Amino acid sequence: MLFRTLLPAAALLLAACSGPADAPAGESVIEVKEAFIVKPAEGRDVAAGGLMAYVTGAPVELVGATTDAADRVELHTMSMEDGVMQMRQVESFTASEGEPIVLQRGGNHLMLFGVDPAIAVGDSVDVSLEFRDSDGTSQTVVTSAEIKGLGD
Ligand SMILES: [Cu+2]
Repeated sequence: MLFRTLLPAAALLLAACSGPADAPAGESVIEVKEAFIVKPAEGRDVAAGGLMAYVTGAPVELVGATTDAADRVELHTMSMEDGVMQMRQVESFTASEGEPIVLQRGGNHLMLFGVDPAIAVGDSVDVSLEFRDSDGTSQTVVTSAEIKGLGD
């Protein structure tokens, strides 16, 4: 809850303070790195994934992801509540200059459902990421995600 209510104000503040940027006003340059998907254990089809998303220019929100390797991809947060790890689906994550979106195991992450059992550790699959800036303009970034093993 706190996350959702704080974000718009934080995003506005950063936009106001960022000054002249390399990118033209309203255009954000997004770079996604180190994307990965953890191959599910045998017989399971739910996987976690991660990535780093950097932006130059105005802040952007990651609002969705798709891949041919899974039926559905959600954005999840992870937090400790009463000593128990809780995952929650959220609508977006925000990246601003100097504050990339960090999705990783044990933290905010991608959650994939209906994962293709044929994916193999060491393979790469394309993940299509939809970003939106503050005036609603969408940008799709396709990144290559490495399939990792559970213990990698
Ligand atoms: Cu999750």
